Amino acid sequence: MVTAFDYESASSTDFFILGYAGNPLADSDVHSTAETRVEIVVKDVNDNAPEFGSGLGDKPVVVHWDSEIGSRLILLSATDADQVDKT
Ligand SMILES: [Ca+2]
Ligand SMILES: [Ca+2]
Repeated sequence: MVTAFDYESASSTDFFILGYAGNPLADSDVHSTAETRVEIVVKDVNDNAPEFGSGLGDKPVVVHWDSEIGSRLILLSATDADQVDKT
């Protein structure tokens, strides 16, 4: 394996293990072999930062002088590639 596992790139991978009874470097000395498949399921972690959409753009947020304290100024949404804890 050259790179770390990354759920967003591949959520699972597999490989095969080949076992030898005898010396695998000397074909005449291999008595028997067995093969099994190993599947690795990668768990997602919250490793992607959220990104805001294009909702705000370059528009200024206008706040009226008599706005009540605690009033909502703007509502934005953000997304990211994580499937878990999408924050
Ligand atoms: Ca995230
Ligand atoms: Ca992730």
